[in-house]
Amino acid sequence: MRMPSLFTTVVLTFALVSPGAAAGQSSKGASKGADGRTVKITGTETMKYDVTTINAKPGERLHVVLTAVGTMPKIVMAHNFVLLQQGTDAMALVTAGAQHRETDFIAPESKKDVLAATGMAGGGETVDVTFKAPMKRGEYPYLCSFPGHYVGGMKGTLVVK
Ligand SMILES: [Cu+2]
Repeated sequence: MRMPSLFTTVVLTFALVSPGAAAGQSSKGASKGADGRTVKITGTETMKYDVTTINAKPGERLHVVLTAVGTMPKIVMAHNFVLLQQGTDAMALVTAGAQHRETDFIAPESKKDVLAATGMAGGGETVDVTFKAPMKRGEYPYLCSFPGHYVGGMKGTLVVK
C-alpha cells in the first residue's frame, strides 16, 4: 500500500486515452474501390471541384475519391468532401466549423447534419469515403469545409433519383 497514487494515475490515464484512438475508424476498409461505385473528384487551389453533380440511385453504395491538386501548404489549402442532410444550412455549418481545425472544420454540433465526409487532403493527397446514398429521392448538398472554400464556390449536389 505504499504510494500507489502515481502508479494508479498513470494506469488510469492510459486506460482513458487508448480506447478513443480507434474510435474514429469506420467499418472495414478491406475492399475499397470494389465497394461501391467510384466517383473521382479533383479539388483545385481555385477552390473548385471538377465534379459538381453526382447522380445516384436511392441506397446506392458510392465510393467518393477526392484528390487535391496544387503545391500550397496543407495548413492554408486543403480540401474535403462533406455530404449534408437535406435542408442543412450550409453557410451556418461552415461558419461554425471554421474554429474546429481539429475536426476538419466541422463543429461538434454539426455532426448530425453530415451524411458522409472524407478527411482533409493537402496538395497531391487523395482521401476517400464510402457510403450509401440516402433512400429519399432529392438533392443533397456537398461541400468543402475548409474555411472560405464553400463561399468560394467549392460545392456540389448529390442527386438521388
Ligand atoms: Cu477546399
